[in-house]
Amino acid sequence: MSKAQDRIRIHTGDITKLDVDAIVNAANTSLLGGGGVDGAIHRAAGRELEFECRMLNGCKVGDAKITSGYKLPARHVIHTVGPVWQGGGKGEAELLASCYRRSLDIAVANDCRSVAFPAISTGVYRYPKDDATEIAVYEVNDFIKHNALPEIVVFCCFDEAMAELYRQHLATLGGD
Ligand code: AR6
Repeated sequence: MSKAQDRIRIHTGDITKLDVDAIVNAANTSLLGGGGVDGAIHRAAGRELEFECRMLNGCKVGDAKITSGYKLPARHVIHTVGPVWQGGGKGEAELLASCYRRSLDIAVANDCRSVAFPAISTGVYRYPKDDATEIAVYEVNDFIKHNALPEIVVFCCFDEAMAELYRQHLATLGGD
């Protein structure tokens, strides 16, 4: 049987181009769009995405909600809200871990076989990249060890430096 980490991929590029069952959006609590990856996803998906998001009544930090992908190659968008980094003493690590777990729960509930994550909270929300990628790798690996879906999880990085952080943390994982 293959190890859980064989189901994890690292991709460098724009998440809006990925043809997967769901891409995850690093949104804010309003779910009405913003900058960074959120802005890119809303631009690529078209205005209908915002119309659907308006009906969701926002989202709490650490939680996630799903919509259609509209003009994106991805069938769905799972919108999650990461914590703003405030020094680490405000529960940021647990909230970031919760973003990954809740997004994956929703992916499973919607039969998503392939899911791509951006590096949640590491841009505008200033979460230290090394710590954020460690949490992302740990949570995704732990989840897929215990679940048949998603079959493939992609960590989509905007640059090579971020991809290298994911590679380093993936290399520290043990077997099943
Ligand atoms: N594809 C993949 N990754 C991307 C892309 C892209 N097209 N664009 C940016 N990134 P951020 P956050 C990377 O700031 O820190 C928004 O305004 C980026 O390099 O998008 O969770 C929301 O509305 C970084 O590594 O999200 C919120 O208000 C990562 O995606 C706030 O920003 C996340 O950066 C959320 O901040």
